[in-house]
Amino acid sequence: MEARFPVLALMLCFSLAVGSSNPVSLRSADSGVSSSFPSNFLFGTASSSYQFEGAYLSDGKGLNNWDVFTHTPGNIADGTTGDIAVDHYNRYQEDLDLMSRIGVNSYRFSISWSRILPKGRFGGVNQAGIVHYNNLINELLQRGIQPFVTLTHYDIPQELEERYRAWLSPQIQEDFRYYAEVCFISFGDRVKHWVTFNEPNVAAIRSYRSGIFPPSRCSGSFGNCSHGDSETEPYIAGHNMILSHAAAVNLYRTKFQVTTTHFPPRMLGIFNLLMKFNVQKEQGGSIGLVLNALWYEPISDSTEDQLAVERALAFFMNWFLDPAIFGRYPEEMRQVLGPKLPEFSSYESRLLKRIGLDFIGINHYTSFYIKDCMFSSCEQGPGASKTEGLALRLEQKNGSYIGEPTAVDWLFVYPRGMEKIVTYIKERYNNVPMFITENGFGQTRDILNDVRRVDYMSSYLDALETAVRKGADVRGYFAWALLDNFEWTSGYTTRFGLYQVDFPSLKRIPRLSATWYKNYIENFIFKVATRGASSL
Ligand code: GBH
Repeated sequence: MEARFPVLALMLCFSLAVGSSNPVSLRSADSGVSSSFPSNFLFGTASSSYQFEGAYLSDGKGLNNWDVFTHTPGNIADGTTGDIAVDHYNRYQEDLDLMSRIGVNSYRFSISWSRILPKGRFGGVNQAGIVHYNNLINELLQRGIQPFVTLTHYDIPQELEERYRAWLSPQIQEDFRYYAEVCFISFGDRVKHWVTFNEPNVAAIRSYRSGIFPPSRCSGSFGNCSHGDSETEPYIAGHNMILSHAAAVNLYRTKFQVTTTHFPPRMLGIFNLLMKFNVQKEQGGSIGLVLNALWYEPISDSTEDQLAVERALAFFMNWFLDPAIFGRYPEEMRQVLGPKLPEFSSYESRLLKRIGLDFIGINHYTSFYIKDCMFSSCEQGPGASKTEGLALRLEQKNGSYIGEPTAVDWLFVYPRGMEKIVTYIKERYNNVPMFITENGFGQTRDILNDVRRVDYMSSYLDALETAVRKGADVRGYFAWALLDNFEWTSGYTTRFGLYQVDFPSLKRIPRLSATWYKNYIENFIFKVATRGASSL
């Protein structure tokens, strides 16, 4: 399947070249500035299964950890659940129409693990689940929209929790590998971008340090839980996530992605034949990992605060990216955590390094100041403890916020953070291809004339373009989100949609940002087309 921008761009190019439209008048409709993004750049919107689908007991889906968690009183701000969410499971056709209207060429969504494997590997494959995602993928491709698919976005079959405590047990690696295999076999002929995990950093922290996500585990002053150990469990869970990721990537590389002849044909001919036999089908896609990425500015110019910024990055993001690319944890983490940080065997380490990542997915929304707590003492707060890297996260410096505050308590508008985080990742990881897999703006009121969201997106996209102009290999941008949806512990009180969802009628109503994004993409296509035309 082909991306639709190159096709459209070619059509536009053609019409300009043959003079069927007036290039001058066309150009005047545009700012006249060219775009730094490559012509095959993906523009899309993002979603996740639990936040969008609803249909929580339909067609054989098994219970997942979020079903159980939201049904326990007291966990969600407004007492709601994702039982219905925005009913995307049933209304996906209508939602794809909205995407077509905006003109995106990609859609990032996640598969509900318990819809495919209601009991993990301890039960059968739910065919109705396979049928659902097949329909979704086929409908997307018919519209010229590429599927960009995440295997797990926080939701896992409850069965795994009950059998062996999910991410706390190495057994989950086998379950994740098996689930990935079912997905590659079923959808890999058409899905060319795979993500193993959405934000394993946030999942590990919120499930096992602060305990605000299922299975609600934490200890001491980190939260209010009846079980858990905030100082060790996030790292055990994270370790099993990394090794699960590795199992899926290794499987994809060896059995699905591509058939490479590993040995000259005359030598070891039988071996090659066996390798070929083992390969399901050459799918030729790519596979990566998505992290939540915060940018940090030091609270002062001191060396101590600058080192603290490095630690904050290590403890939040490089915690996963370093193992996935270099096969080891960041030095800063090993120094501070000592034996509390699990270790990779030399086999695991070599495997991780060898398989690597085809791309890094970056969910970037906001930035914070960082104050050192290693050489000076800090009040308690996020990041201040040893287990979080002794780097206190602050919103303000000398009484002013790092960026304009918003209705979402953790979200400050600091577009330079986008340029800086992308540049940092580019430099640390040798410019491996990147996608902005999420970026967006939350509100707590029903505002259709969402000028602040438009300002936010346009300034963050500008900052992203600056990073690309300076050489960052960024290949796509996904707005979070097409629709208002279930915002985890905030329930439906926080709204990130380009379309407002009217509850309970579930009617989708376009906000100003939907129209703005549509125009932005149209302008981009125009710029790409004229870029081509001027070289004719
Ligand atoms: C993403 O999470 C999720 O992928 C998506 O499902 C969600 O709907 C979207 O963003 C909007 O929230 O943790 O308070 O110390 C991002 C959630 C919130 C995680 C801010 C990192 C950093 C500050 N992020 N958080 S805090």
